[in-house]
Parts: sequence; structure tokens; C-alpha cells
Amino acid sequence: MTSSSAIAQIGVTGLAVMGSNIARNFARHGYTVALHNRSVAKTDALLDAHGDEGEFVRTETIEEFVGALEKPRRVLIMVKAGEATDAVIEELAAVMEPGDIIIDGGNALYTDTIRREAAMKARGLNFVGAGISGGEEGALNGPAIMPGGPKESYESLGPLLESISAKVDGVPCCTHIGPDGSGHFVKMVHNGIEYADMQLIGEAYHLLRDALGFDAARIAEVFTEWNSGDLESYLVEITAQVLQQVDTKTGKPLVDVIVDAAEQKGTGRWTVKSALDLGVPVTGIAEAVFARALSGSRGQRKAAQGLASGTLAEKPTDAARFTEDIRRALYASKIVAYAQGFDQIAAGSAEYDWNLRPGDLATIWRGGCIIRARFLNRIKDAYEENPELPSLILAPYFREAIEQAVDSWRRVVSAAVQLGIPVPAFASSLSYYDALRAERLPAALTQAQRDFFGAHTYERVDADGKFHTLWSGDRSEIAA
Ligand code: NBP
Repeated sequence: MTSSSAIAQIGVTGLAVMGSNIARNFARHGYTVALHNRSVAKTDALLDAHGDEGEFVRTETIEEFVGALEKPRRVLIMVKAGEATDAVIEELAAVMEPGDIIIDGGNALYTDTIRREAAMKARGLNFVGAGISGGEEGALNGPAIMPGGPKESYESLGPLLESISAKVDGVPCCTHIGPDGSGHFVKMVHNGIEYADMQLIGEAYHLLRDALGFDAARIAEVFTEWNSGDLESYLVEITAQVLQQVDTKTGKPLVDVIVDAAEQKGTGRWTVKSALDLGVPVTGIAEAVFARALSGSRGQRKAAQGLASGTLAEKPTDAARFTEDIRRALYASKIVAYAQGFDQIAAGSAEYDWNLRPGDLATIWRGGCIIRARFLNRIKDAYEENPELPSLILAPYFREAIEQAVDSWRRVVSAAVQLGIPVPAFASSLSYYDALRAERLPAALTQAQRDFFGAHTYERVDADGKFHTLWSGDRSEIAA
């Protein structure tokens, strides 16, 4: 049903796939939703197709749109991230009043959100940067929502967002994350973890295909089985479905006729850039971003066909055992990728004084979002038991899980190396684990080298303070 005079509880501007589905989700939950899009054709298309799903208010101009909203006004922007978002914010801010709330549900870079929040605050407006995950299906049926911004605005906004979010055990997959850019920051890291998760699944698939010679249908069966255990997750589930899909044109598995060059929209790259600035080793995510870049270097890859492989090992003969090894290696690598992502969240929280609660994130990522998984219940429990965990790997459950997997993990990485199958994320996750648990790293040598050429000083294991060796002099040590 549509009306031109109703007072709407929420307005949605930007009615492409995400905005229309979220608007429908609000309407299906009984809210009256004011609709606006730059070009009115999208508004009308939505009303024509789904206008009977709830109460909508059709508007054409921004003034009409804002005028249709009850106060304090709540407007959700779902336009293309970047300049379009700035343009729409400016248009809205010109007609909104102090106390009103502008929510950006797009994939904004968190530093843009920090800037926008400060600018709106100076004009008396509340600005909420909300990360939304779940793609178009989630937007319609229940996404995970990560709203940042002023806590007071969550009091008015939270109940609406919570009602349209996914629920797990009756708990909404939405909570107030923290100030200014924190919502978009955690959404960014979520997407980074998603990259790592997908890369690890890709490496497992590659090993099953090329080390064991399984076809797509058989690999689909393996993923289906894995989805009934610790690895149960949306991504593993859709992997099995993708691998079952047959191309109607050729009769071959669809995955075999898709060009093997992965694209990216940028949130993985942002995660790695931010991790570099924060000094957090997110090796799983970085390898995933680089693996997509390498796959996309099609000219270079074509030129490199036929490069020497060296002598390759024989393929594993015990397929069942090697499949189980891959499963365990995947699980252990996944634990590392999540541990690294949560480290980045902790570092971002400290850097920006956000006071983020990792257990809350694990709770809201259990449903709605792309990385939803049984595993997140374990992460939630781990942070509930010890909110100050130095690393997720050290939580008793994960520690034990890795202990059980570590031999398999080493066998899989060794076999991959010997068979010439690239496993950058499996291998770097294992190296990260080994580095983390090492009693002595070669970093002492690095420090000595730095002191040698740059007098950068070093600390000693047996005394406090900083020291320098007179490398160009008599090589005695002085306190620095
Ligand atoms: P798009 O990212 O494709 O954006 C299309 C929308 O932006 C249309 O409504 C378009 O209006 C509007 N727009 C543009 Br483009 N420039 C504008 C401008 N200067 N002023 C006003 N409106 C403008 O849509 P989407 O895929 O639905 O995604 C929306 C947001 O949600 C994005 O930020 C995206 O990153 C984020 N997101 C997407 C997903 C997903 O799975 N797709 C998941 C999570 C988050 P028009 O109709 O007049 O051209």
C-alpha cells in the first residue's frame, strides 16, 4: 500500500538492490518507509513490484522525502560509496534539523565516516555509519548490521535496525558498535576476514582437485560433508552448491567454465592497508587480497605458462586421509585468519579509543552476514570467558583445535609445496602460528643489523634500557 501523507518512521534513499531490499524489510516489519531515489524510476519500480508488502511513502524530491518523516528523522542512505554518499549527505543536511539522524549503510571507508560524523555533529545532526553485511538476500530477510556513531542515536534507531536484522537464538545480529567510524571499521575487517575465508576454501578446493584429482561433483560432496561439522558456515555451504552447478551450455561443471581471475571491490585491500598502518600482521587476509590480484594478472600468467616446476612429488595415495588433512588444515588456518582479524579490531579500537567489545562482534556475525558460521559461537564463548584474550588462538577451545590439526596442517602445506600447488593462505597461516609460538625469533639479528647500519639501538635480554654497539669503533657496547 502506498500513501503520500503518512508519517514514516524511516526513510531510505538509494533504491538499487540493497536499498530496495532493506526498505522492503522495514516495511515487512510494520514500519512506514519513505522512499527516495535520485532517479524516480527506481522508486516506482519498487512500488510496482512490491508496494503491497507494507506501508510506503513515495517521494520525488529530497524536501518531500524529509518532510514525510516523523521526528527525530531517520534517513538511511544506500547509495554507491564515495562521492555519491557525500553528495547525498549534503543534500539531506541542508533540509534536516538538529537531532535528526543520517545513517550511511553503504560500504564507506571508516576514515570517511569519521570525517562525515564530525562534520554532521558540527551541524547538530547525528551521523551513523552502519556496516551492513549479507548481500541482497540478507538485506531483504535479515542482515548483520554494525552501526557506529553517537550512542544516543542508537536509542532511537536501534530498535528499528534490530528488528530487521537476522536473529540467532533470538539475539539480533545488530548492536551499537562504538563511536564515529567504528561500525564501518568492523564491517571492513569483516570483509577482510571474508576474503581470507574464501581464499582458504579456494586452496582446499585446489588441493582436492589437483592433488587428489577429484572432479567438481566429488568436491561438492566433500564440502557438503564438511558443512556438517566444525566448518559449518554459509561460505562452505554455498561452495558445495556452486560446485554442484552444471553449465547448461556445455554440460560441464559451471566452475570449470568460469575464468579463473578473481575481482575485488576494495574492502579487502582497505583492511590490509589499515592493518599495515596499525602494525597488525593480518597475513591470511593479505595473502587473500594478493592471490586475487595475482589471479587477475592474466597477461603475466599467460606469459609464465610453462615455467619450470622442478621435480614434483607423487600425489597422495590415501585420498580419505589426505581429505581429512585438508579439512583440518582449513580449520586451523581459518582460526588464524579470525585471530588476526580480531587483533586488528583490538588495534583499531585502541588507536581510535573506541572501546570495542570483540565478543559482541562474534555474536552479531553469527547470522545474516557472509562469514556467518557455527565457529562464531566458539569465538563468542572465548571472549565471554576472557574478554582480555591476548589472541584467539590462546583460548582453550581453539588451542586444542589447532593442536589436533597441526600435524595435518604441516602435511598439507608440505605436500602442496612438493606438488607445486600454491597455498599462500594455508602456508602463511602456519608460518604465523609457528612464529607466534617461537621462543626465539630471528628478530634479534634484525635489531643488531639495524644497530650496525643506523645506530637504531637494541634491548638486552638481561638488562633494562637501550644499548648500542660502537660498530665502526672498538665494538664495545654503550648505554644509549
Ligand atoms: P550501488 O552501489 O550500485 O549504487 C546505486 C545507487 O546509488 C542508486 O540508487 C543510484 O541512484 C545511487 N547514486 C549514485 Br550511483 N550516484 C548518486 C548520486 N550522486 N546522488 C544520489 N544517488 C546516487 O547500489 P547497491 O549495490 O544497492 O549498494 C548500495 C550500497 O550498499 C553501496 O555502498 C554498497 O557498497 C553497499 N553494500 C552492497 C552490498 C551488496 O551485496 N551489493 C552489500 C553490502 C553493502 P540512480 O538510480 O539514480 O542511479
